[in-house]
Order: sequence, then C-alpha cells, then structure tokens
Amino acid sequence: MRAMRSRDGAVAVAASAQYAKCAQGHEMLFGVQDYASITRRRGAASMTPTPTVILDLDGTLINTEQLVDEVVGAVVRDLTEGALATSTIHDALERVRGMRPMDATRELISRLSLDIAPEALLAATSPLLNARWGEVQLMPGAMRLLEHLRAKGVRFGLATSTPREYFALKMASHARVVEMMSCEITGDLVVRGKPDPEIFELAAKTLGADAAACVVIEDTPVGCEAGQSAGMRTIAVPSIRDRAAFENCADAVIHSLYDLDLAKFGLPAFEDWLPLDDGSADAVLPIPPVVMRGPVVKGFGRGAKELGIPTANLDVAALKFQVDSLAPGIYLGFAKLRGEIYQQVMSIGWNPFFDNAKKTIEPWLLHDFGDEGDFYGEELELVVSAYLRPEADFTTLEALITRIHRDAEVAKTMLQREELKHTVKLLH
Ligand code: ADP
Ligand code: RBF
Ligand code: MG
Repeated sequence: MRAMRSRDGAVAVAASAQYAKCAQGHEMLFGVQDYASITRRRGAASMTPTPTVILDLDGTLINTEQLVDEVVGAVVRDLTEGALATSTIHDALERVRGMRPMDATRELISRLSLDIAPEALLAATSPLLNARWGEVQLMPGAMRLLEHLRAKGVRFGLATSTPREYFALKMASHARVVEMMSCEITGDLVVRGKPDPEIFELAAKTLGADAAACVVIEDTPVGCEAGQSAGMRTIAVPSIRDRAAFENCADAVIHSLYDLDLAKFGLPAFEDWLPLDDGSADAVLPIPPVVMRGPVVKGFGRGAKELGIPTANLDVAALKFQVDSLAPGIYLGFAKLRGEIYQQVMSIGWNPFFDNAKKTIEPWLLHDFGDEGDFYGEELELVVSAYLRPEADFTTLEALITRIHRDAEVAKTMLQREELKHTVKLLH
C-alpha cells in the first residue's frame, strides 16, 4: 500500500481498495477544501487560479482499448458461437467503453442480449485481461503532457473506472505515471461509476479544487458526460470512431494528446512546438524518435496514380508496437533505402479522405527516383522524428494534394534544423 502523499496540503486517497479508506479520504478532504477556499479568498479577486487537470486512464493515458476489444470480443464470439457480426460486437464494446468492468459487462450483455450472468462473463474475461495488462503502452503524448503539467506546477490526478485490484497490474510498467499523480481515484472508491459524476467530484475534493476550475481529459462519451455533470470542462481525445458522440459533452474534441491546446483552457501552453520562420502558422512537434523497418508492401495502389504522390508503405501488423506509439497523423523524418538517406514525410492512419478501413504507414520519400522508382519488397528503414498535424478530410482531391505538397515543404525545411537533423543517426 502506498502512503498518503501530499504536495501542498491536499491529500491523495491511499492505495488500498477498502471502503474504510474511502470514508477516511472523504473526511480529510473537507479540511483540504476549506483550506483551498481560504487561500483563494486571500488572493486578488481578479486572479483566476490555474485549473486542475483530472485525467482518465484507459484509452486516454494508456492504450488498453484494443486489447480489451480483442479479448472481450473473442469471449463474446465464443459465447455466441459466431451468431453476432464482428462489427456488432465491436460497436457494443465501443458503447460501454469508459465504464467500470462490472457496469460495462452488464451493459454489454444487455446491448447484445447475451445469455450469461454478468458475474460469469466478468469471470471469463478478467483473468485473460489481467494476464495481458503488461503489454499495454502509454498513449502517444501522454508522458509529454504529464511532464509538462508537472514542470508548470499544475495539479493533476487520475479518475479511473479501473478498480484498485486491476490498477496495480495495469500500471506495473508505468510506475512513473502513478508517481506523478497527486491522486488516483479508482472505480471501487465510488458508489456509482461513470457516467455518474461521483468519481470526478471525489477527485476534485481530493485535489482541493472547485469543479469549475477542473479540466477533464477523457477518451469516451461516458467519461465526458461524467465530467460535464460534475460541472467541469471536458476535453475529448476519442478512442472510438464516432466523434459525433462527443458533441454535447465535450468542450473540445481533439485527435490525440499531441493536439491539446492547453491555453484554451487557461493552462500553460506547451513550449515544444518548433515554428517555421516563414510567416506561416505551421509548426512541427519533435517527438521521441521512432524507428521502423521492413519490406515495402503493396498499398491501395492510388498514391502515385490518383495523387501523383507515391508512398512506399510498410506493413502495419509487423510494426504494431511502433505504430501504437504514434498517434494517427502526419509526420516527418528520414528514410534509408538501398544504402542512401532521404528526407521523408508520411501519414500513419486511416486516410479519412478515402475512408480506409485499414490503418496504413505511408512514407513519401522526397526524391525523384525516375526509372529506379520501383522498390516493392525492398528493405526500407524510417525514423519518425516529428509530428506535423492530424489526418484530415478534404472536400476535394486537389485540396488534399496541395496540403501534402505543403507538408513536404515543411518537412524539407524543418529536417535541416538542429533539433531534428540529428535523428538521422538512428538509421542503421
Ligand atoms: P501503393 O498503394 O502500393 O503503396 P503507390 O501508388 O503509393 O502504391 O506507389 C508506391 C510505390 O511507388 C512504392 O512502393 C515505390 O515502389 C514507388 N515509389 C517511387 N518513387 C517513390 C517515392 N519517392 N516515395 C515512395 N515510393 C516511391
Ligand atoms: N490522407 C488523408 O485522407 N488525409 C490526409 O490529411 C492525408 N495526409 C497525408 C500526408 C502525407 C505527407 C502523405 C504522404 C499522405 C497523406 N494522406 C492523407 C494519405 C494519402 O491519402 C495516401 O497516401 C493515399 O491514399 C495513397 O494510399
Ligand atoms: Mg503507397
């Protein structure tokens, strides 16, 4: 069990899942809140305090959602002996995302009319998941966000539907994340789970913050509804495809944590974007470089044909770990092919303009290969050095092409900068 930590007088609920602890937590918190309101009253009336950030865990800070869908989806498929379409199961799983395991299980059974008791379904899925939480990576940009908030002295804590018993397993390889939190409110500490606001209310109390001064970051509609009902502002980083589901419950819907506009919520802005000094608003975000390598595979066959922009695709399945460490989006970096180094600009994701069902890795090597330009099956190595923008939909093909050419110009300029140039050394 972890000791109660306190940074500036506020209390973190301790690690034990016992109910008594929860009650004790509540009791001590009221004192904290009084303290907070006294200090606020003493400050100048015009000074708005820096908001407190309350973060969801699964799908927001750690990449659990694919694993949950895979494992629970397989159990449900077995149970229904193939009677339900994969997409029906997947849709139902997306709807229950963000709920506590038992709440989600109940809701899933009801949505799919499954003939099983919730306890039995949970008993089938949870050991399978518990055996695999160790595989789960941080979401792209999660550590950057937490380090930034910490450096700027912003208070932040977790409000997760995960019960304490799974929490330790999930976080075993992410101890640093837990250490940085000023509180971790787990699903077992509240009577009602998300979409009920109770968990966010308890987190705010624990952190000594007023609801109105809290900003919630969430990946699910259920979580955003909970934050909104608690009277907090909410930022959605959807882990589901249906972005419209956030329309009425989120103050901002972004593509990934890279795209967080903190200043919009009164929080200190990120300072790591590198602007182009050409008068444009364009900027790139250096990231921990990711190296990927493999044979060039066939794509949809339209890069060169429809856009005049050939992309030497790599196999997503073979590079799952690397791909999962990057948010879908447009990136820049270097490539090595046939012993030569090139600049490259690439897209990773679903290409919304074409509404692809399959994720692809599509690097455009910024070089005219002329007659030598067929390298299917050849070994290609990439270093992904900086993030440029989210994938976008465009009204016309011309607009998409124009944008990609601009991306290439930005890449050529920025890859010469000291901050990015050195990443070429990561190529073998
Ligand atoms: P696909 O959909 O199969 O990826 P594309 O139309 O995108 O087809 O063409 C990609 C192929 O074009 C690459 O696999 C490679 O063989 C070739 N190619 C020629 N020049 C380039 C370049 N500058 N960058 C990337 N690929 C190129
Ligand atoms: N596809 C999109 O649908 N939206 C985009 O914003 C987008 N940006 C891209 C940027 C770059 C630098 C590259 C190389 C590709 C981009 N694509 C985008 C993918 C493009 O649609 C894809 O390469 C073709 O569909 C070929 O498969
Ligand atoms: Mg291609």
